[in-house]
Amino acid sequence: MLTPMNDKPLSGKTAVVFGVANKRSIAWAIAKAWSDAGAKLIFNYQGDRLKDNVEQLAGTFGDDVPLYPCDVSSDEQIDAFFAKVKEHTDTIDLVLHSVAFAPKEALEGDFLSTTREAFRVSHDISAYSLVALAQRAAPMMPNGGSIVAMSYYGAAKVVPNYNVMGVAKASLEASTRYLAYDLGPKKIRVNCISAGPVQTLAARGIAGFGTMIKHYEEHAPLKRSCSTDELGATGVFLASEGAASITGQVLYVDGGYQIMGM
Ligand code: IMJ
Repeated sequence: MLTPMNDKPLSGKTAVVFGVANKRSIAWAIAKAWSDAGAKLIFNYQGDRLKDNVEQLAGTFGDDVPLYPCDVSSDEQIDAFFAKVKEHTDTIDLVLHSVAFAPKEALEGDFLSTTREAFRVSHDISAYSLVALAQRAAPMMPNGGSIVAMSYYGAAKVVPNYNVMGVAKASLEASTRYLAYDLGPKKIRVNCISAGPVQTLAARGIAGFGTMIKHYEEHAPLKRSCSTDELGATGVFLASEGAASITGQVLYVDGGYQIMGM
């Protein structure tokens, strides 16, 4: 029988959270929701620039929440990060991947102009990193677990200016399916949340972002995009027993926008 509703569905679980930059980060919303649901968290931070931010946010859960540096473009840093995680715990249950990067020039103008280097960097940081994290996390998940990655509709359809990030997110979503196949026998599930546009650091300075939010308010069935709290709640669902038979999926949390043809 399914486990009945539980106000702490993730109690006893340990989660590794990649991608908090500041309080507006989707990673932070999901981390908060996982913590509220009873999970213990371990954070990465990307470079000294973001350490203070993540330290302050993690500190709201108590003084002893671990955080370690990890730039996901470096296998050495990922190995060092998981070595630190092993000093805290032998087993983990949950991983959040909320990391993406493309050079700013690649996110304006046409896709045709994408350089080899912009293509390489965006795929390395935004897609391959999920594989790299799963390689280290899976051996620490003897009881099974849930890996959640963030995606966006630009993976499936053309969104002007999203360009090479759309191609990288398509790779992330396909990687999610292949990882789900490889890790399914170990009861490790791998899914993507495809979020509607939300005002985060990753969206700041993107030309026409306000117009995009307005477009969702006019065209999405629910007449809006999504809130970060709602992304947190979906993160809890995918991490919980309620999603025990869901793997390899892309779950749209976008006010229903994705179903529209016009
Ligand atoms: C980003 C660019 C263009 C259009 C966009 C976005 N739309 C949305 C985003 C329509 C919703 C935000 N998004 C979903 C992303 O995945 C953003 C990734 C990103 C953002 C930046 C900005 C700063 C930079 N590099 C980046 N790399 C990836 O230098």
